[in-house]
Amino acid sequence: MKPKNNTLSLSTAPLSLTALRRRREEGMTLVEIMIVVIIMALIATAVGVAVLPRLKKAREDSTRTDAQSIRSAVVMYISENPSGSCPSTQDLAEGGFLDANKRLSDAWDRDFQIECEGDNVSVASSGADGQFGTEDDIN
Ligand SMILES: [Ca+2]
Repeated sequence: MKPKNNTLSLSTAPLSLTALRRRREEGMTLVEIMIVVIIMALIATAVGVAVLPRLKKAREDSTRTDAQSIRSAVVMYISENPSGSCPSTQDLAEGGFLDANKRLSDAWDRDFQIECEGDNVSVASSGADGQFGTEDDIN
């Protein structure tokens, strides 16, 4: 007679637990999902607004610095090779005028344009758009 009583109490307890679990496992409501999506969109927008312009500026700054060091290397190259032609970045690296570990292209992996007219040396990058003669060129 005792086991029957136990069975009854055990059978009601798992039912209520199951009901509780089912309630928890129903997952998020549509409103909760929409709130999460809106928060994620706000975070993505904030990252886009805050980080991307800084990334562009960092690329421009690093390209400007590289162009200046390449220009210095070209000036040294010309002083040691007065009759030589305008060197390429490969010539500068092979001649030891540039650090061998230094990147020889700009921040967009395009070659610098090196022009020598007498003592005037110009080193230019086409910038983010990849075309010379536009506003974003870096000299
Ligand atoms: Ca350009």
